[in-house]
Amino acid sequence: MLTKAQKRHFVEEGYLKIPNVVPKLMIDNALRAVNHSIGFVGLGGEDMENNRSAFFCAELLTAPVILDLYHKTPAFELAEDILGVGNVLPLARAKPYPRFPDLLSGEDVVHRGHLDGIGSGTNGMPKGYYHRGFSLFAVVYLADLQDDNAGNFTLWPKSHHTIAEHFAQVGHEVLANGMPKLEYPEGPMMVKANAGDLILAHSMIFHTGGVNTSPNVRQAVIARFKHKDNDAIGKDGYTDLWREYPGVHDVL
Ligand SMILES: O=C(O)CCC(=O)C(=O)O
Ligand SMILES: [Fe+2]
Repeated sequence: MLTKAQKRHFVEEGYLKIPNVVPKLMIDNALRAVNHSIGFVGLGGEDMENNRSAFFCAELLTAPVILDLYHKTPAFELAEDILGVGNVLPLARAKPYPRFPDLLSGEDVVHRGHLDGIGSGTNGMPKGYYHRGFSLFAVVYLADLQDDNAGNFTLWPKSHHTIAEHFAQVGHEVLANGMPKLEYPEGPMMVKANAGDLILAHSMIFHTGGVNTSPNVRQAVIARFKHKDNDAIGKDGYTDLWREYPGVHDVL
């Protein structure tokens, strides 16, 4: 169970890290499957028609060894703590997302964030299209990640407030032109966590996959929990920041 202080952190900052949610044995099984896939299966999942390029671990998106990280650990109940008991749809997929080292030097590092579900024409979604298709990021690292610029899941704390307020003023329809450039209360934060920790984040948080100038592959799985009413609430969720999150209503 999340404490009130944890819920308050989620509301104010837009994310929450919960230590030791996934046992070591399950982490190791998932990492073994991921490394096996990189070594013996290779790139897949290419979708020429929708301009989506190939990626690693495509065949693991629905594998039990990956989905169990969320369904057979306290991760699911922690999501219910925020979205409400009985409101969280089982995951249809979760994405193992290895990020390989870039050969950049430190000063070249610039973080460019985004919201998910905004079409660019080259990301599998057409230009002008935008869709709010989930409620909660759930990131699990499969290897300890305690450095900066190591491919960290990277987010702009408190940006969910700024974004919702902006859409309330100008209308979410501006997203048809792409993500507007906004000033956020804080700069990007590269999330540091250990293997087995769970990072939950609001779907309206400005975020990116960080640059990796470390010697190591960033090993993470990224899932997106969806409230059962997400489709019905639809684009209202761009301005109604807490409708899908009854678990935190007592700390708003
Ligand atoms: O790889 C990451 O850490 C984040 C990638 C991302 O933006 C996403 O999965 O939505
Ligand atoms: Fe994203």
